Amino acid sequence: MSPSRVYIGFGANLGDRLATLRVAAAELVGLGRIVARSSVWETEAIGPPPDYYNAVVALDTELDPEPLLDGLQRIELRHGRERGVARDLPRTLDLDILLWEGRTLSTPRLEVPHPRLQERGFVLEPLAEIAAQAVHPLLHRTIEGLRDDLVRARRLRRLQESL
Ligand code: PH2
Ligand code: MG
Ligand code: MG
Repeated sequence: MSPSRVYIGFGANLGDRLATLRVAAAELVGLGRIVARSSVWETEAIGPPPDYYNAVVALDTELDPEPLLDGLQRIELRHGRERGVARDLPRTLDLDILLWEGRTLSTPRLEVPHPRLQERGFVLEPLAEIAAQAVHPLLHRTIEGLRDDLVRARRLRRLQESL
């Protein structure tokens, strides 16, 4: 079977944020092949501070969604990720499946596309760098279009570093 293209969102707002994102990207090797990387963005937290570093990669993978999610959660745990009861608590590493080309999914563990993707500059700005013309399969809009429509209520800036 030919691989699927999947977009993975990276976020970190505790510890050495840049180092964590870079090591985590290297650790994706066991899950597929990275075919594009965004810049790293420094973004105001939705939820408690400090600011996040965010980035997105495009991954070609032979895995199904749940095994890919298992692999991403193993990487999060290796970086000291704690799973709290509350949403949006500060975290050393968050790896989210944002988009899966050609499919949608809704299970108790996993919703694809990510249900809040269209509201979040910290996702849409890096995603638009590497997938401007990708179409959101439920909203039938390009990523670039969603990014342009976003009301920017929060600070975000692109750093020199690429992931
Ligand atoms: N992730 C969250 C909650 N808030 N804020 C920013 N700026 N970046 C994130 O990645 C982020 C957030 C929950 O996953
Ligand atoms: Mg998240
Ligand atoms: Mg997450």
